[in-house]
Amino acid sequence: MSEIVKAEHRDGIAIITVDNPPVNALSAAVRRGILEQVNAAVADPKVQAIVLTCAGRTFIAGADITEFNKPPQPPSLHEVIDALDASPKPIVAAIHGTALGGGLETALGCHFRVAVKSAKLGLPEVKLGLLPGAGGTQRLPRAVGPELAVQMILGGNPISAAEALSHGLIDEVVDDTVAGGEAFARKVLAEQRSLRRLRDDDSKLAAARADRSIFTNAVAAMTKKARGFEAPFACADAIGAAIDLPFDEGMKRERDGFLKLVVGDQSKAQRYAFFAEREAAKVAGVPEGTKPRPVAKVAVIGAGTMGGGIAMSFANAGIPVTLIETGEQPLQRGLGIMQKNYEASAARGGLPPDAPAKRMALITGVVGLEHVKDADLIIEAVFETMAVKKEVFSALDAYAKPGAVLASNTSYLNIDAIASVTKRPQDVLGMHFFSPANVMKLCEIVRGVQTAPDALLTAVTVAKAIAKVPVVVGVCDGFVGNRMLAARSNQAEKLLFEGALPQQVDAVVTKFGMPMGPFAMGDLAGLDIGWRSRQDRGIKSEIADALCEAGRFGQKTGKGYYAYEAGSRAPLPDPEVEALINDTLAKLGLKRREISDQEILERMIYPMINEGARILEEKIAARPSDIDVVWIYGYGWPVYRGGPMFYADLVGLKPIAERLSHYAKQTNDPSLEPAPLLKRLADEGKTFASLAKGG
Ligand code: 3H9
Repeated sequence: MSEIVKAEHRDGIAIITVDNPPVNALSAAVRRGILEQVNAAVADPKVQAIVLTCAGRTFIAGADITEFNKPPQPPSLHEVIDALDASPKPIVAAIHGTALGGGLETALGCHFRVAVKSAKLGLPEVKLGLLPGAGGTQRLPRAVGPELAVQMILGGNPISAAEALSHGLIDEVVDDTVAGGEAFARKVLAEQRSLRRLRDDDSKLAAARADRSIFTNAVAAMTKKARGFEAPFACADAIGAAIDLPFDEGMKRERDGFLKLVVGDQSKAQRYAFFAEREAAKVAGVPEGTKPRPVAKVAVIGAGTMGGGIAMSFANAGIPVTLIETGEQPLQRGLGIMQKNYEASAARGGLPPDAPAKRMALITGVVGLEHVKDADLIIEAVFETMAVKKEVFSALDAYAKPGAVLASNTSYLNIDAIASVTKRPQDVLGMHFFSPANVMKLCEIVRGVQTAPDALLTAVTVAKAIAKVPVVVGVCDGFVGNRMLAARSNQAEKLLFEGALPQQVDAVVTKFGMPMGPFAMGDLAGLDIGWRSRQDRGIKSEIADALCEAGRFGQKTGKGYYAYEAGSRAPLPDPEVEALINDTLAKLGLKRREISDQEILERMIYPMINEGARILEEKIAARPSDIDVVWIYGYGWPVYRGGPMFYADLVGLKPIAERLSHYAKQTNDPSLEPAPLLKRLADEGKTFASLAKGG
């Protein structure tokens, strides 16, 4: 009998325990083990009821995702769940931690379910570009009704044990899985309860069968933001089959949908992203046994947009933070904006009504840098110039306690230069948050030449504690994200000089799946910043300069590359901008040409990939997947395309290198020639992914 699925008999009750760390995923061995133990318990005349539970930190967290890329191994999860369902003896699933995906589907195949109070139950397959493929789309609607099933399956977020109880997904909340599961099983036997097989129970489908709009409205609400994704629609289709068809036919529809998605590019990309995110948290080049420094107190310097957003991220995670400003006025202004921000979220229903007060109470605003003296981690978010940063870090060196980690939120400046003004460069690093910092999940952790491994690990640990996705990067202008973005911006600007319009470029980029195109993004950030910086450096960019000279600074002035109606952020193509571009080109003696959407797409994406290759060569990023995580969580790269480096492998490095060479010649821009790493991999017929395997 299996080692990882064990059975223990307690006076007529068989307790079957899965023990497959870390998350009890349903590997072939686990499936085989459950099947064997259930069959044995059913055959054993001494056993009257069965409890299925898990050891370790969680109930079964789903199918083993790594197996999806390999040939299927028997027994299938369907066979296992069919055996549970068909058992003539009652089976109780006893849940702790997270019952997710195939784990919840296994529990739904049992006749009863109990869970501890802290348990969470969900079908997150949609986040992996899949649909629940082991009966979840057929049994969950029967357990909780189609409306909640649509929310859970299309949204992918788990519900609490209390919610599960109120919707009939579980039968009881218990204090302990084994004792509670056993007690519940005895109750079932004592009360001679009939076994509830969800496959045979259509009672909760009746309302939607009579009025299908109950289902279609729920689907419409959940697919509003699903642009570009295939899985949510396939999930809806399978749930629809639960309403329209008998159970077994619905199961067949679910199976067909699952098999189609699992071999598709979107799910491959989303599964890759799942592992890429976890890989990114493993810091390369840190000696084994390194421990993060304890962080009890955190200070953020600067109550502007970034500092405020960073402080809110700590408060959102329930961690107190001291927010430091140079004067009472900017401090109160910053605190006021944060308060308003929270209130707006609460008014929209995004936060409970008491959350704004609770979260603001965790943020202590003070004036004067000397208040950093107790902090274990200090994050500087002041004005983005080297002189100001150096001034602040010199002061920090004087006030901060020994061993405190000193982080800068700079988005492109040299961390080593900032560290050099302190006597403790080993404690200095970058923590680059993305705007709005309370929303965006990425945090680039910038490792300076002298940054100590434990300081680095501290920043990574803290970032995770505030629900950010940390990616360790090296020092260079713009680090990973903004350096690659610069390659794209450069091309976007050139395209205008060649004949494209902002709306044409942006449309191609958003159609690809990015939330915004480069020009709408420029309008959001404000065009005046770049204009001033160009003036300081004596650089010209005739179209952008002309816009600024006409007072078009972007959204803040209601006009930029687009026009904006009062109170709206929707960019409207503006004939004045087209006229301005035409005038500028005429003055420069340039002629507009017809530019295809394909050329725009290639010139937006391939130069970024090329820059990504340089970043890998220079070891600014440790792995191609780290670059992809930066783009997914920092810039809204569509997760179903896996990130720029994953996308490059999909397109093929050879055609990408060829197109880059072509554009280098066409636009007389040698910087577009393929980077040596890209060229080598392309010539050898390899992928970026091969680098992770030593390629
Ligand atoms: C499915 O079930 C399909 C079925 O409907 C149909 C089948 C026919 N497989 O996240 P963590 C690894 S699809 C393999 O850091 P946490 C993970 O890579 C599945 N490995 O821990 C990591 O490895 P490492 C539906 C998995 O405590 C380690 O476990 N289920 C799986 O922060 C720890 O993970 C899901 O989508 C897996 N399923 O969070 C749930 N899950 O240490 C996916 C985790 O080497 N999982 N690993 O880096 C999660 O959401 C989180 O892992 C969980 C724990 C909440 C469970």
